[in-house]
Amino acid sequence: MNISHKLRSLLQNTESICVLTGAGISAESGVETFRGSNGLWSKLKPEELANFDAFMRNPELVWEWYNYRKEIIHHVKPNPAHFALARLQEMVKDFTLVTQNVDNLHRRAGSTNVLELHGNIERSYCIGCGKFVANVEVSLENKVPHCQSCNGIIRPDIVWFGEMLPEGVFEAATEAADRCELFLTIGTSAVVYPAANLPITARKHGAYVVEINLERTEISHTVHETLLGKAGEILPQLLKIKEE
Ligand code: BJW
Ligand code: ZN
Repeated sequence: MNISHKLRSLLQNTESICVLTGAGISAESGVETFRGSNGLWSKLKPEELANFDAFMRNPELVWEWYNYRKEIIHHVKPNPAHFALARLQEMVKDFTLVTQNVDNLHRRAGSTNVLELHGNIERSYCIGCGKFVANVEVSLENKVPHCQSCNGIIRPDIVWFGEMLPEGVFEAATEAADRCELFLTIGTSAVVYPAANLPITARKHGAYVVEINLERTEISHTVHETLLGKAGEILPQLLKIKEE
């Protein structure tokens, strides 16, 4: 693969990197992406599942969908791309990992302080009192979990369309994008905002922005370089340069 002199030199010298990941980084682990011909939303309509009104209309269906995905996520493992980022964190003083993913694979690969923009599939909370619940039990008789304190409906801790991102998380990600020297945007179609603003913000503040994706995306024209290929193959190569 063709890695520019600029990227090579930044990898070797910079102490400030910010990374944004999307569903594509988990694709090689066996987690389906959202968009694209094989994506989740080629079969299911996001507007029927990924917003609060849809949940209230049919919480049973939405819970069924999340339980199905949870099951898949439990059985998959982090891939070389997740592991390369966990290793990179150990080598760079100011390293921030921002993810749109809800699958926990970064943490399972050893990354710490991951900024999760869109929540986490392992967590849920009560829409009545806001209390967080770690392990939600659903059964055939109890398809929609209810809160033990107030009997409110429990929902997955996932940020749906039209909802605010968790307090402080996007702000911390923006700060990291503002101050980094190298910004990597990996496996994301970059169509969902405000996440897709991060590479743009980084570039405005002087960072060198590199995209890693199977194909060109909405933001390819605003980044400095697009490395076309699998994250699980490209990231270990970048790590090797850093380790040289
Ligand atoms: C590989 C690979 C390999 C594959 N290697 N690469 C009009 C204009 C602008 C904004 C808006 C608008 N109308 C509405 C909005 C706002 C809206 C938005 O952005 N909509 C756009 C889609 C138009 N955003 C929001 O609503 C956000 N909140 C917000 O703005 O709050 C303020 C507000 C409040 C009140 C009212 C209005 C505003 C919240 C967004 C929440 C997104 N949530 C989801 C949840 C899904 C549910 C679930 O998980 O169950 O998060 S949507 C979904 O998309 C998910 C993802 O995190 C997110 C991003 O997807 P991602 O990760 O990029 O995946 P894909 O599938 O799209 O792409 C995968 C990529 O990987 C592809 O490019 C492949 O090529 C690549 N790839 N294999 C490398 N091996
Ligand atoms: Zn409650």
